Amino acid sequence: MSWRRYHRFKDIESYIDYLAHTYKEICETVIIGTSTEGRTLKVLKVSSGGQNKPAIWIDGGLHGREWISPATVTYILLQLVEFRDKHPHLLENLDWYILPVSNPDGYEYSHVHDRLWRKTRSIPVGSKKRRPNPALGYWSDAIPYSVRSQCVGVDPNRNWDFQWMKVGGSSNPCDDNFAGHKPFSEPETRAMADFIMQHKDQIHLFLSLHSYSQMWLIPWGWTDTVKPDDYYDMYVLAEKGVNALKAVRGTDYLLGTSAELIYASSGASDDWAKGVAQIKYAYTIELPDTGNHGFILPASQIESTGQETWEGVRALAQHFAEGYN
Ligand code: 0X9
Ligand code: ZN
Repeated sequence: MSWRRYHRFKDIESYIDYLAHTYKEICETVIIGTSTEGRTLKVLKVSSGGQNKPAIWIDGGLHGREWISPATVTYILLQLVEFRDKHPHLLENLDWYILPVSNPDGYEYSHVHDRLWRKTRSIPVGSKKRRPNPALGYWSDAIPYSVRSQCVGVDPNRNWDFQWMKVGGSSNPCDDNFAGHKPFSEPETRAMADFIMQHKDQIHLFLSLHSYSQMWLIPWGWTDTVKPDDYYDMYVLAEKGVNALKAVRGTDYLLGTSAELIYASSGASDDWAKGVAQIKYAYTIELPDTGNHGFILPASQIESTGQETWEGVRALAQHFAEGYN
């Protein structure tokens, strides 16, 4: 692993395995499911043991083209695990569940076929079903013509079962914001939701890393007319993150609800984490930049983005490690 270039999924997977193998006393991999094309959804649990500790969930790569997200999540793993001696209390007092690439099929497709691919790679309902065949490699390269001509994939951030299809999602499989034919139609979102539900009482902080626009987004995204009752608590904690992040090299983040800062859209993971799993602090972080390079952020910015984002995450983790709820 390096933070000088963007890596393919297999490198990121190998890094997770490497950490689990090298730091056995604090790392454990948990396979939470499999993508449509048969890739493994592997969470790294980082913890130095103990019972009933608050946990932090971090996922990256829900949208294929947002490459800075998995790169930043692996940078967070680097700091958390390989530099753990700098902050032992973050492992002693907390558990971490980290999924660097939550939409591996979309991520790979954006590397190999279409740099701006956003969605998963599932086949619309009603089409001929295919099965992954690991012996032949993933079957995306052997799609029959009948399927190739159809629109593939669901926007995994419109697919969560909370206010699904209320706003900002499409029912047309050809659209980039296609919400799926039903909530949790995608094995990737289903697997994440199942895992999070199993740990919902433990998870105090939910972070989903996306790009771009430099915004720290607070629920709700599904409406701009009401805010969660405890919006102020969420705002105050996020402010700590944004300030710590800015202190590194002056990067400015906007802080507010998705609906007020970008657009209203429902069926996203942050709203589900807040509204269904009842995780009090649920955020979407839109990483750099503000649009100059957009999704095609030069690899030379991975390290600085990693550093500042880690400081932001660390500030929030510190809050929970000190015993606050
Ligand atoms: O539209 C999205 O899914 C996210 N932006 S992105 O450019 N990465 O696609 C924002 C999601 C914000 N959260 C909610 N709308 N609930
Ligand atoms: Zn995104």
